[in-house]
Amino acid sequence: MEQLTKEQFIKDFKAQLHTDYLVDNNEATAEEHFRTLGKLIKRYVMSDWLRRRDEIVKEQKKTAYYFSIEFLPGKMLQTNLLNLGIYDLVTEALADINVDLTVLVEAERDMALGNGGLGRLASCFMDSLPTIGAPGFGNGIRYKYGLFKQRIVNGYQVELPDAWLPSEGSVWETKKPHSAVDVKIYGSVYLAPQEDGALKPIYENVKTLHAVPYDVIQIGFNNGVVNNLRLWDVELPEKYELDYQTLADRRRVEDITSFLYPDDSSRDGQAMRLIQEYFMVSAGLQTIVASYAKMQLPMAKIHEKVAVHINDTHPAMAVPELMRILMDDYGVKWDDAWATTTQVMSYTNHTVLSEALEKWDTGLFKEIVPRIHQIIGEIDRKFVKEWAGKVDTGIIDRTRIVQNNQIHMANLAIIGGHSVNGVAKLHTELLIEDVLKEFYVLFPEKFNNKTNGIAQRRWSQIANPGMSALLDDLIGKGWRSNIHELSELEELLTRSDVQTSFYQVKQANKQKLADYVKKTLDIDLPIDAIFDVQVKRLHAYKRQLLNVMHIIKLYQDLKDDPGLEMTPRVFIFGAKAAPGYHFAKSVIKIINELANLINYDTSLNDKLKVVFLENYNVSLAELIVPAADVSEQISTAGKEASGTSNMKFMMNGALTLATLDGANIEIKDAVGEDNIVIFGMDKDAVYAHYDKHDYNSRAIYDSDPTIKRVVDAFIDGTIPNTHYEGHEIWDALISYNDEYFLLEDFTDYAEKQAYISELYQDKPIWQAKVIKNIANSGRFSSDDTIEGYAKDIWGII
Ligand code: 475
Repeated sequence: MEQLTKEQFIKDFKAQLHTDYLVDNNEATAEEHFRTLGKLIKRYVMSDWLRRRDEIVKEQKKTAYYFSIEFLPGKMLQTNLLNLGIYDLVTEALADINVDLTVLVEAERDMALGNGGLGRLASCFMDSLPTIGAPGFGNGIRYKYGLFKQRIVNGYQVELPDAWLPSEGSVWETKKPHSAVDVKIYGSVYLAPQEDGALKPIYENVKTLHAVPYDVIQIGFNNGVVNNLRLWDVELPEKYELDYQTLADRRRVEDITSFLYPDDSSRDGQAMRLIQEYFMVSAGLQTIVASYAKMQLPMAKIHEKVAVHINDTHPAMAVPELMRILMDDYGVKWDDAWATTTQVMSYTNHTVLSEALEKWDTGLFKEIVPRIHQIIGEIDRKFVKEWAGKVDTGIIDRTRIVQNNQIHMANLAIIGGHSVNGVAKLHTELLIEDVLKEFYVLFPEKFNNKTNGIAQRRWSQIANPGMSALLDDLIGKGWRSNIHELSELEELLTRSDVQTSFYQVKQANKQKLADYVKKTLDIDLPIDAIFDVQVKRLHAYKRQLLNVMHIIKLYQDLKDDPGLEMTPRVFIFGAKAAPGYHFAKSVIKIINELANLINYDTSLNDKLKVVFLENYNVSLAELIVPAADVSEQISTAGKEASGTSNMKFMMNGALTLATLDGANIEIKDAVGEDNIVIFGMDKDAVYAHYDKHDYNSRAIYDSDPTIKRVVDAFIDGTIPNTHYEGHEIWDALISYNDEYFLLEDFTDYAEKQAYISELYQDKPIWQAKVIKNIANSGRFSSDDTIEGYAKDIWGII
């Protein structure tokens, strides 16, 4: 954008306010101020946006499209101001006319079109792609409702709709009706032989969905690059009114873009989800192929200009859909279409949990996307033929796409692409050795690792202005554009004035969080306590329950001996449970009841507090992460693909308490063993139990009185109002043999927690470790991660 002065900005702001709302500055609401500023930002970047678009077309740049069923950007106002380089100018200019930027920030609603890690990662990538100047665009769905809003009522999770989208639309998006495309579902299709011998698909009784794109600006950091996140909405134009004659029919169509499936552990069995997936994939690909066609280059070489990324399996229909478009719409022959399709496509796996690997009944495919069903059948047939005789038939049987009347989406994505990546070193190794090992036999060259990263500007400069100002003082402002300069802190680890400054910043951030907790829950948190935080989706493998067991132990210790010397602790949880995930919801209830029990027990003398913050989302994370002293990353080794909050916490000066799982291992490598606290079984120990079938939680329970007492607290009335949930948990741990090995890891976990309590007392040592963590966090920048994708997988830079 062009150089902006404060005077010019104020003039623009007032004029925009007049035009849109017919109000003067002093009468406008926060919402009106926010939207006005958003519109101005869009106006300021418009020339960059258009220039960028023209450049890509003119120079025929190869472009990557990141297909994802989820994006979780949170709020965009501060990021956009920062990336545009006008954050300070706008803050000051607004203050001059008595407008407080923080009030405007509050007025923006979180855009929560994602469940958790996978969606948040997609949004970090949307920030990093323009920042590294790469032509990379997002493609997703414009859900009217984001992930549910969580309320806690009587300790239980209650899910409310998250109506994030104002009736006027998001201020960051631009509707593009002229770029709409039609997506066909249902009906039947047969192949009619043509004079030249080709087979032409003839469709009958299809239903047509009108897909309308909304383009959301993605601004690069201080570089004049503006990319695009394209979100598709469905509409019912008059042209197709006969397809949908009743109100119920129309509603069903409108529902396609109504809500995100609030499940990050297993697929919801509904046809609607399948339609969502196809809708997004088909609309995106039709547009991409049409714009490639304008270049007048051979269709069979589309991979030279286009890369499509399949983020988890949800967009895996991109493979057969691109085949369909190339063959049916552009007359490309199968072999040529297949050769180019496999070079266009690449796939990221985000989880080793087998229940999260999507499988669909062939019957549903046949009904909803009959042509895609045909093409998948043909891909599968050719795959089997190609490998027959070359490898063991068992391998073919287990890697083929169609098995027992089910379509395996991961298999489709792997067979139909040229790259498969995991999201941390250990995770990729596990894919190769275990989860996808038979694919590795067939296609070793496709496998590669891309360790996750985080958009460091949001997770440092925006979330933690106090620390950012301190960093400016200590090492200059260079780190703001080159995060690797944080390593200059290595020289300062032991300087006591530096340590004190970081400590003061942390205490101020803790106070801010404590104020929020006071306001929302009316609980007083002592900020001299260790703030020990676990925020992430609620899942058995993430082991929030292990954390709970440790809290119970501390509680029991304090009740036994009220005079016990103990570093005060505040345990903070934030977690949404999938609405159908019974066990996870029981854990939430237990945490809340335990919190009630502990927080109001004056005999504990404020040594222990427990808070469950409702509705954990990106904005709340921006408040919590900078306030943490301890980052809990305690999944069963081998289960957490990567984790990304672990990176955010370290960047904000928390010490990680972790198992050797996911990216925790790379954090350990970055900071050294002395600056992270590791406990529990590693992946090999876990796998040894799987192999030998020798784990016996009851034996541990019977032989260890401390553990027995903790586990029995779930059923002996210690925690009020949890009769039902307590038994469910006791059974999971003892009757059902503790699938995630909490009991085996408990003792080491509790010991390492005690070590942390001791360590915290020694401020110079603790602070040196804190600073060491910040100094080494630069390598987890998503700018670097996305550069890896852009170079190695997509070939766009
Ligand atoms: C991993 N979500 C983290 C993060 O790579 C990792 C699954 C099915 C349906 C809807 N959502 C999902 C996930 O699988 C998910 O979020 N996975 C997470 O991806 C980014 O850091 O370890 O659990």
